[in-house]
Amino acid sequence: MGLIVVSNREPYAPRRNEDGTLTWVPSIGGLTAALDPALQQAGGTWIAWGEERADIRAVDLPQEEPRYRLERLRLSEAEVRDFYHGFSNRALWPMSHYFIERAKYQGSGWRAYVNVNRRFAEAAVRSYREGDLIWVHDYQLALVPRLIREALPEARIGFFWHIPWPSSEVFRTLPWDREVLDGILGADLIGMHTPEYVGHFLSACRRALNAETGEGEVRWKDRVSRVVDRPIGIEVETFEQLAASPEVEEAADRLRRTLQTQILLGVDRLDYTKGIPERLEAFDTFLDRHPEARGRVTLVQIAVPSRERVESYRQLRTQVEGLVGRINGKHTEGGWAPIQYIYRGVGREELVAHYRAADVMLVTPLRDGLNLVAKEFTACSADGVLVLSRFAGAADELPEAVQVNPYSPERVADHLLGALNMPLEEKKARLERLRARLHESDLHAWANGFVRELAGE
Ligand code: ADQ
Repeated sequence: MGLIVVSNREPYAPRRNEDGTLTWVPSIGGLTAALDPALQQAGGTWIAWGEERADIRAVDLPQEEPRYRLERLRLSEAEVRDFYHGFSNRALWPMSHYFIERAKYQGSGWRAYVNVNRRFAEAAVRSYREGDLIWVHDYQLALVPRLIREALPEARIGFFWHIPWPSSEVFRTLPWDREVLDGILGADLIGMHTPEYVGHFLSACRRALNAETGEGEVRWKDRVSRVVDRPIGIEVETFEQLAASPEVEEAADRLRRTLQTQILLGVDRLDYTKGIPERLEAFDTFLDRHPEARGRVTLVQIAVPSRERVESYRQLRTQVEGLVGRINGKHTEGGWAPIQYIYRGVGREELVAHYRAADVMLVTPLRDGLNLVAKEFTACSADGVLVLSRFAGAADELPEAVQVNPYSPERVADHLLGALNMPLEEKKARLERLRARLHESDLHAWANGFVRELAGE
């Protein structure tokens, strides 16, 4: 029995070496870390969009000791525009995060979405051997389970939705709400991060499809799909070990020595769902209210460039840069600037050194499916405080974090003061309890557990 994984992003990307040969390097992100080991173990196929070097249609991975095959779909310029930047990132993404005023529901995007989903499904069907398990990922590919089901009525198909599932009142703004639900319900097992998302999904099935639902299940087209909350984990031990390594300790010390202040940290893709402008406003409010903190605390905000072809992301970048400039202009004094803004992805070691050096980690999305940064910080920190938005899916699992409402800069500013002044013992006690939870279900347990459930074990 093999495993077929279907996702938009590929697990490894080609890099050209100086001598002209190619090296396949693992992509950053939870999905590769979770599913690459599972696929290496089970053997099988990963189907994904071959973004770079689309002429290479398939490759056996990992390069040194191949265990599975990566099938790479070539998307045309128009497909990338309409399927990916269009329907996925301008319609489903904002709608699912409750930003309906940003959602653009265009027929051209929808048609491209249907076509590209069909191509992913056809590739999965071609790779399928009897007994294989198929696991489809995320909002870009919601129609794939149904399209596979039509060709392979007996296949075991799983689906994981990595972003929030919004209230059915919001979901029903989507003109293709029935089609998306029907697409997902082609799967036997449907996973989401929280019980709330599962509840919203079931309610959407009842309202839009008039489907019969029970506790964690939907009956539709003579089949029953199970819908479960299975929040994704991180590689806890890998992060813990890296955080304790001498290189990271040294890098963290360097950071502390350079800044010479307490450190607040933000690490996000530059996305409007992550609440970065609101966080900056909160810090501004904090400095206004507590002038004595000037020169004593620095906010380091690391933002990874993201979806720069979408207009609203370019606007966000301008907005954030403007705010950083305004706040720094207002409060800078005597060689100290309140905000250090880093606009790029950083390597894992540097990232962990930042987690390690931070006194307070600010994870304040306006809405987030789960948020891995919150978990990564928890695994790495020795005595820091996690400030976490109540609108991140991870808030359910991390009750000992200082939970905040990111829509209120004033409240966040109050909590910031509390976090900065929290006694050491309390900080350690909270971290210890949080970390124990991380160990209960790490990334590998998440992936293996889902695959086992799908197999009916
Ligand atoms: P994302 O929206 O990408 O994921 P998140 O869960 O925070 O959000 O994962 C981001 C990853 O990128 C983390 O592993 C983080 O370490 C890394 N990263 C972020 N900024 C970085 C930087 N500047 N440099 C280097 N690395 C950086 C989507 C959903 C989430 C859900 C995940 C997994 O939106 O809600 O948690 O999928 O299901």
